[in-house]
Amino acid sequence: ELQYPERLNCAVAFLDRWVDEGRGDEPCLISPAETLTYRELQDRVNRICNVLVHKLGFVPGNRVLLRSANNPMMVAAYLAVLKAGGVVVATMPLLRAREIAYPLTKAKITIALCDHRLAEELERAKAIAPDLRHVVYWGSGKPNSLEALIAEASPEFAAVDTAADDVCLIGFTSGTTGEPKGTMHFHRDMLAICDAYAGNVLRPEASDRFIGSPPLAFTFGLGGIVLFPMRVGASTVLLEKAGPDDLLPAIMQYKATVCFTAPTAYRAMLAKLDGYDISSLRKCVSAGEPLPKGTFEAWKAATNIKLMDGIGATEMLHIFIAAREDEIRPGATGKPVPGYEARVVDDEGRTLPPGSIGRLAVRGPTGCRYLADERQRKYVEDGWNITGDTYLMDEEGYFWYQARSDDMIISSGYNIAGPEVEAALLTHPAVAECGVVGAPDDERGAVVKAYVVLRPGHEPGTELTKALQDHVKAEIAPYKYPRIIEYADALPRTQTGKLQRFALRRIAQE
Ligand code: 3SK
Repeated sequence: ELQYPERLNCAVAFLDRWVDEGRGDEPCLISPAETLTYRELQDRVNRICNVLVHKLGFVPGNRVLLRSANNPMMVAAYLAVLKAGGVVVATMPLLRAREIAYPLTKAKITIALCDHRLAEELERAKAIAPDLRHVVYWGSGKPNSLEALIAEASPEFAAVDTAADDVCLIGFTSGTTGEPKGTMHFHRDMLAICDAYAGNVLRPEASDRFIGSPPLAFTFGLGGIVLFPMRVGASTVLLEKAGPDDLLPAIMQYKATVCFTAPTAYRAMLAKLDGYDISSLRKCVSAGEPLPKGTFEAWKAATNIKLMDGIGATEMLHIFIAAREDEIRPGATGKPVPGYEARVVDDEGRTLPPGSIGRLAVRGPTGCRYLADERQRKYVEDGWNITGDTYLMDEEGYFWYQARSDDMIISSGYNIAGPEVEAALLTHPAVAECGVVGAPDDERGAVVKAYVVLRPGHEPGTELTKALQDHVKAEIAPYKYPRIIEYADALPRTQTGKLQRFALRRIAQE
């Protein structure tokens, strides 16, 4: 069991500790614009703490909105709010005013620190969220910019003496199934994800250099790109733009060793590997959406690295089912991360025997507490978080993803998992991306419908449709083949890169 002192400020464990232990001159944050050592980062964090307290009327417990792409100032602002005893609320950079106003109002936020390039939507949000009193922008070059305030502030600041179970982060879910839910996390949770998942499964070292694409507002990115490296005193590369065309050259340039991104990005990188030396990589984590076996195999063949699949949730802060490289079963997500328990349950919450398909329930040190939300009663029972995912646990305790609970297609009485059909389609050389949902059908109730984005050089048509259908029939049980295939230029995705099957389902209903 993970044990932490009763009084704990996680910023000390991630940052001050390394300076105190004589490692302050080692690189911490690397970006195309600047590199900060642990000591330089500490200096900036302390100054921001002083700006918060002395210029913005901040007191411990205040919630502070942070808005930025992944860059060193964003990390410094994040750590400063934690160190000053505040609560971070970070929103995805691309959100619009109305979407920003929701967490502002729900979390009663009074202060915001924001990259000036994202000012427009925040100013519009401010007009509809009157609690927000102080907004400071960085990067504007103006006399009232965060940099100007930092320059005048003291570099000395003693971390606020927070309790281990003081809330320090409210992560908002992406809201694919209703209004976003604010999930509250404690100082000790920030360490627990590092010690449970990273310590037991990923096992990084101080010499590692992390890189990845998820925004820090998504806790997948926060853990993978900032907390895991800083927990072991490693360095991390922060990229404001981190599509495959940015990641590949950056991995090569900065000699990154650990990469965090989603399966879609690994597939896109596979198609563009030529000319890039990414041999510095030693560990690659895939999460955010299910990892098809074909992607695992293709990445292994190209790089000799086993993609480490994992499922996490904003509710649980980070990954709770995964496997170490030597325990990976391709196609399975893995086993509960030490410290977490998982089971497969029926609709009444009863545990199902191995081999059955049901809803995934998870319990562990980091979840799940919603901010003022009635849905707590619906989704959390006796500490068990009932996820929206359908899983099967085998006799050996490995968990096999089937679908999001609402991604199961019931066709002529067969249960067909949309993601399984997608994985089969993706092994066809013509398919770049696909999404599979149920379309209403008088005879069968629903039929399997695939939306397919083709790789360059392939043309849609009846011949290709037939070839794709035959391909699926040869890969998985033939009754699962997509009876309808529609070609598209792109698929709807969330800002975290997840396929929005609900949007496809809506189109398929029309
Ligand atoms: O699997 C996910 O979507 C996730 C969500 C939050 C944190 C980490 C992960 C992997």
